[in-house]
Amino acid sequence: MNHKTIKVGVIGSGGMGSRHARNLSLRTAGAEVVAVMDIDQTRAQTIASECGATRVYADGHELIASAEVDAVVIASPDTTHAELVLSCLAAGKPVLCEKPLASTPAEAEQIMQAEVKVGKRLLQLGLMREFDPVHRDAKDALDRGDIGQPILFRGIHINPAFRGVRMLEDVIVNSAVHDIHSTRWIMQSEVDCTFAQYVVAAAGQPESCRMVSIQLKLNNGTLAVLEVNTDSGYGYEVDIEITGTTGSIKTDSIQSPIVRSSSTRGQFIDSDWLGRFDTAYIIETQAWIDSIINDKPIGPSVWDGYMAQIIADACVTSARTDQPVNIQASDKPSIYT
Ligand code: ISE
Repeated sequence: MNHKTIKVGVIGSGGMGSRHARNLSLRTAGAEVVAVMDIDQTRAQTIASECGATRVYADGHELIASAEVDAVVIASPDTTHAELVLSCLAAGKPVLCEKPLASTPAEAEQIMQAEVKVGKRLLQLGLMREFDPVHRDAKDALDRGDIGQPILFRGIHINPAFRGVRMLEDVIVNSAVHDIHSTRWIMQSEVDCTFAQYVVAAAGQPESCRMVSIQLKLNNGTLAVLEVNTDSGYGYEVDIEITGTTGSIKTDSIQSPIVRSSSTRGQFIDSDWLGRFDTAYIIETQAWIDSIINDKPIGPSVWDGYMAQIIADACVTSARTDQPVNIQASDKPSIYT
């Protein structure tokens, strides 16, 4: 692409969409937000005005088709991702799509086939932990060999109760999908098998999920243990631990100062991911825009989204049946190697 400035259309102007739109217009070099789409036209207009975008759409496909839009951010509800991504691929437009890639493994596979047909990567998936300095530092230490060979990955993902009682499938596909991706990305291995168990959130609702615990066996012989808490009662935290053959790595993402006051010693804890991953989102959009300008795709790919979806699906089955489930995936297409 020859543009010095990438003209971006943002689909969805809720929490993530508005965050990306603001980051792109205020904190990202080489980007301009030119269009915003939302079913809620007032909300879309508010974000468009804030970002200097002149076009507001009520239909995502129309935004994608607009000649004024070079690249697209998809931050609409999860169930709309697949059809909008397919529309971007058909239009040959680069896209930053929030996770999950799709709602089912079949949809994710359809997207993968469509991108393979294009012949090059057009999609970066919004698994933003790859751009989080805390995760990157931990991965750098592992990659340098500081702890020898990794043996075990542990993911701790603590959410406040932001949507009331959540269902098992939602917790795994919408939340644990991050931890599944972190495992594959940091341990540099695919996953062979999963065993997931959960604690029910509400009496009489067997599919409600308060806490899920996921064990993964990786095909390099290592293990992962992931826990997702859906109602911490105090705030939001994401940290990881890696045990290696000669040491271990443990992140402590709470960077706020320790305050001593009124006979207490305390630290501020973020209340959601927008605070915890504030920096990661900025780095993520800058990396995306740079990758379009340089024509060098980076970050989580459709393959990563497809694998995360397949593993998440197997976790749901495992949790429902209380049995381990093997992961069965298609071969990795060469555009992802
Ligand atoms: C949310 O959609 C996100 O993507 C957050 O990063 C994650 O921590 C949260 O659990 C999800 O619901």
